[in-house]
Amino acid sequence: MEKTIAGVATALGIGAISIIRVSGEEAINIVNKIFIGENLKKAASHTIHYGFIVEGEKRVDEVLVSIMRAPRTYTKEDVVEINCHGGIIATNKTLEILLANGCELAEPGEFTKRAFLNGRIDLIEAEGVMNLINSQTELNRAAAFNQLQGSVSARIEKNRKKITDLIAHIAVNIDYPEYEDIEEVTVDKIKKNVRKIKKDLLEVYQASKNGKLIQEGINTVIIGSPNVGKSSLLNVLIEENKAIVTDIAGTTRDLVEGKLNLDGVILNLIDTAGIRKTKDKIEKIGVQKSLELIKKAELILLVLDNNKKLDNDELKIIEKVKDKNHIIVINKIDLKSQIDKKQLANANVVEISTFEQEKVTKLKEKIKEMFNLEKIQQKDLTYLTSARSIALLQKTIAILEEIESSVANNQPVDVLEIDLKRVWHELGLITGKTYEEEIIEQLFANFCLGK
Ligand SMILES: Nc1nc2c(ncn2[C@@H]2O[C@H](COP(=O)(O)OP(=O)(O)OP(=O)(O)O)[C@@H](O)[C@H]2O)c(=O)[nH]1
Ligand SMILES: [Mg+2]
Repeated sequence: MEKTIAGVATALGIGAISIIRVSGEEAINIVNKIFIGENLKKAASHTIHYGFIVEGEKRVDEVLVSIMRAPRTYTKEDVVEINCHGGIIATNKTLEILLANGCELAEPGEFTKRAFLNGRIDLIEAEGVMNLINSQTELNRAAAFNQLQGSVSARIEKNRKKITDLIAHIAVNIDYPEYEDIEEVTVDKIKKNVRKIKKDLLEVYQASKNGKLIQEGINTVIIGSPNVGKSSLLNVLIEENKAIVTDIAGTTRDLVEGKLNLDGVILNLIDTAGIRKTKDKIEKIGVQKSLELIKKAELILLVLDNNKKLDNDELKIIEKVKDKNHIIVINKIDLKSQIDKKQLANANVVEISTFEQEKVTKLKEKIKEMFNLEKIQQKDLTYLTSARSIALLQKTIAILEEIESSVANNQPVDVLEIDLKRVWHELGLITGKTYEEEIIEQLFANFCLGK
């Protein structure tokens, strides 16, 4: 028998009431033992009862108790919720009495974990619960609620069902070749299905990536040689004189951060020390930091000086950012052009002067275009929000691509079947239809107590 758990579901602190949640087979019996009022064992499901919590003979709190009998409850087990007085001491008193009478203290997320293990919600919905609680903007909240309502799960499950059908059909074809009325799964049929499934999952993947941007913003780093106008660019973008600007090369040594709201999506900007070889100990550390940030950034703004020829250091940086999301910003176009643009062939280039706001607007437009920010605003909220599920989805799409190339290489159905099973498995991991104990433990441990 699963132990009966108890936990405080409301935030601990001063408040009018606190809710203590109890779940498990013994929930009603245990609460009944410490309750003066009517006999809760006889209470109908989904009813509320007035009375007192007692410790031995002594009344300790005046409460309302909700009785919810399995299976129509949050955990699918018997659940009792005690509305007691708020405040840490008062709430903990009732919790202690419950623990002394046979309840065990719930771990963080254990109620939701039970809801998952008992099949009431899947993993995506469980993550939706956590996201809803943690949401910081209206857009976050709406997406999390959507997730909680199962619309994302339904979309993943629909595709998993298609794969299940294909695999089942192939199995019947192989095991019972004599059943002629069952349609044979041909390579062509697999190809068509795989294409459709991949298209649908790619849409979810793209929306999920956008969703991550909405939640976390775009980590953007401004890099370049000394004195090209990096700090000036940060200041003009955030419309604040945050970073020191001088005509002395090597002005910025430490990282300077700022935020820019681009139509509801935040750019987390970092201005860095100009990259050059230097003997100065402090500047050297700054340059090292700049180089490390290139690796982590989601967007790199590489600033060049229009008034100077490209030097070797700059050519090296251009090479470094080539395969990353980047924009080459040629600054100081108010000055005579010395830069050889042929050396920047095919690069993503925007010409600006930090002295002219209107030119800087062009850069903002370019960023919006690059991240499709306009599209994000259309609020397609059917997306996955956890790094766990997005990584699994990416892996699934890669396997579908493998199947497509196997088809192109004329591989037979039984070879394709192996990869179809992998797709099925990965999609199952996303929703939690198939799962590993350890991952489940870790996931729910991130929840709050009492949820
Ligand atoms: N003519 C012109 N000068 C500019 C422009 N933008 C910045 N500057 C000047 O260039 C000089 C260097 O600017 P900063 O913003 O400090 O350059 P930086 O890249 O941050 O330099 P470090 O921090 O030393 O790496 C300053 O004198 C700025 O006024 C521009 O668009 N046109
Ligand atoms: Mg600077």
